Amino acid sequence: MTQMRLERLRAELDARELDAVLIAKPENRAYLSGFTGSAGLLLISRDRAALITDFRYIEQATAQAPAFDVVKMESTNQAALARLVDEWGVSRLGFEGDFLTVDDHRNYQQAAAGCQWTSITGLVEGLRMIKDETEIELMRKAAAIADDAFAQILPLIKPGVLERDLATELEYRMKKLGAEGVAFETIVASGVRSSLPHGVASDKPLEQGDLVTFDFGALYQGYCSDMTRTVMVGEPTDKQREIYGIVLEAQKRGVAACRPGITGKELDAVCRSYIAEKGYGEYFGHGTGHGVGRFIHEGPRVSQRGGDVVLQPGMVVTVEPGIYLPGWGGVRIEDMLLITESGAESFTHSPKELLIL
Ligand SMILES: [Mn+2]
Repeated sequence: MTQMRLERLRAELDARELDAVLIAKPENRAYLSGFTGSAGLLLISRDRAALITDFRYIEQATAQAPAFDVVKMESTNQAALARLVDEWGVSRLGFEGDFLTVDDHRNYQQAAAGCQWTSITGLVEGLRMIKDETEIELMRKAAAIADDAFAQILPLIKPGVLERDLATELEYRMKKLGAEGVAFETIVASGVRSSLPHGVASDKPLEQGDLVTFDFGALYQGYCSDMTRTVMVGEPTDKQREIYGIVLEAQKRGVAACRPGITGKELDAVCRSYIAEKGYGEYFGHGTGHGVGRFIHEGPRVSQRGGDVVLQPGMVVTVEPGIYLPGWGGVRIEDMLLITESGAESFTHSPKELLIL
């Protein structure tokens, strides 16, 4: 599994004329090595791969990262790095410029003073945008856990129940279904609070006539899922039906447009133009979606801002348009989809027609 990832990284070393890269960011470290401990550095050259870590993690690292030589930290990480750089004859070294602190960078540079240090910000993140089979399987499972947990809490959605209690139930059930945790803080926003796109669950009780937005995800073996559903407590008004219908149609159009070759910006425009056409453009104030993986928000962006990446098979993105009317409420519907050779496969399977509870 990690061999393929290392091969893709090594092709980038050639392209950038680097002898090796130093990887310190935890998610990049786990992606490239398999090692999930909280401390460690990877040094990867064309033909060598080392994982420097401390006493606590030697055994775990050896088991989780078979493609790496596990090197015990000496007096400091810098000393171990300096020795390897010297042994391997590294003269051009890439590092994560968006992650190392100024102090780390200075200390490492002093320890390996003979190297030319070059930032590789975004390099591993670029590789991570295309998920491999192992990752796809984990994300499919993470999404299935969220779907199942949501189905389990539907009977609990009724007037008088607190948003916070529903969030707790969702999280508990996701864990019972195998999640190691949540992908992000669970959003349950009811009634007027549903106009808050990121309304974290509060002590507000659900009331008859509330739209209730649930936005949540499971973390499963290091991978996130992300889904949003909005349901009705009691009979909807005409206006609630109208807004729900517009968001649902926009979301379905977005899902239908997911395919290789479209940019994130173009995909965003599919949802945005429909909502604008219906007169609610100014109430859809966020991007249509984002990539998902080890992080809940990662590349590619599905947005007017920065959505220049062309979608390719193996990318996993969300499609989550919404309409938010201040003082009234809001609706958002979100699926997480894998871009395939011919279109897209939704990982989210919970029904999207308006649920009246
Ligand atoms: Mn999302």
